[in-house]
Amino acid sequence: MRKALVIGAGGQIGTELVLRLREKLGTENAIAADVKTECPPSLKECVYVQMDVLDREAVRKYIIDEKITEVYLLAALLSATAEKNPDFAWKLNMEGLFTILDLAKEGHLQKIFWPSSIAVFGPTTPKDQTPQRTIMEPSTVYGISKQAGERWCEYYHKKFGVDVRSIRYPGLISYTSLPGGGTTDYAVDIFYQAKLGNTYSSFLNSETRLPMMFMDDAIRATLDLMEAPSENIGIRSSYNLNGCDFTPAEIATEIKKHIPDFEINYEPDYRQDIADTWPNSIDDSSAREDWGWKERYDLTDLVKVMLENVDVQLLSEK
Ligand code: AKB
Repeated sequence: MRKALVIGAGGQIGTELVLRLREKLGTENAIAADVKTECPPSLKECVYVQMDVLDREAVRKYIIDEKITEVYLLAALLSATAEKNPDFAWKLNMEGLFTILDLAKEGHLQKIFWPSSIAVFGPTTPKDQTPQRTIMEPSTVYGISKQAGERWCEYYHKKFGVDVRSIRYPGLISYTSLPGGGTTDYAVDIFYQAKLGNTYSSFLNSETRLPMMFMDDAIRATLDLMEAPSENIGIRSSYNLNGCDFTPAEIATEIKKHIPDFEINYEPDYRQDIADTWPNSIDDSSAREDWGWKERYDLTDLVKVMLENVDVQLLSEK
């Protein structure tokens, strides 16, 4: 029997992942954990536990006592926040991973999902259709932590047989909860300002092309990867995954098709330097071959769904 624990459940991915796992496994077997004392409103129907991933003993005790079989370890600082707080970002992004990898090594967990990111790539990486295996010299704290994490995941798999699976997420676009601290967050923020009738001031310049994905695709990919037979998982570092790619100018043009008065201007800040080191687009043929990945949403689809569903009320909960 599967019993899943999502650590960092209050975040952008966690919120939707817990709800999907709950549908699959039942309420008692899809547990949401987050450092927040209060359960986030979107998870109020779920089993919720307050958990600090840096409290190794408490995490170990909970997982062993509750007989958790799989962990989705989502607690992390993203690229922009990590640059402002490098020591804490390194600590948070690495220590939790070791706690979970060690539990699996000791036989307490059957499977782990750990997210990596396009941030593992850097300024020397080929930018277009970035291959699965290529030059990886990340220049951000977040990217360095994700690259190191990937190496450790592969090591624990090879050395100790740990069944760890991972995706290099592109920028994720969703409407159920707000992203926080990422370089790709502009592509979510823009919808709220469009709905409010405001001009959007983009912190990336008009031509910055980045890989992106609608959250439904990302969640489906995560669940498919976790359910794929182990022998199909040829990559134990992390899989490249492509959804679509676009620039701030292109998403603004697409929004204008629905809201003709919408305006955007460009005021690049420190996040531009981060974005400049990341790929324009991703080659995800390994994910397609190994476990049948295929995206469903392109830019046109995701703009339509976002404009239909974005609720500006969420901004007041931030
Ligand atoms: C970020 O912008 O930091 C994240 C990511 C691409 O991993 N969305």
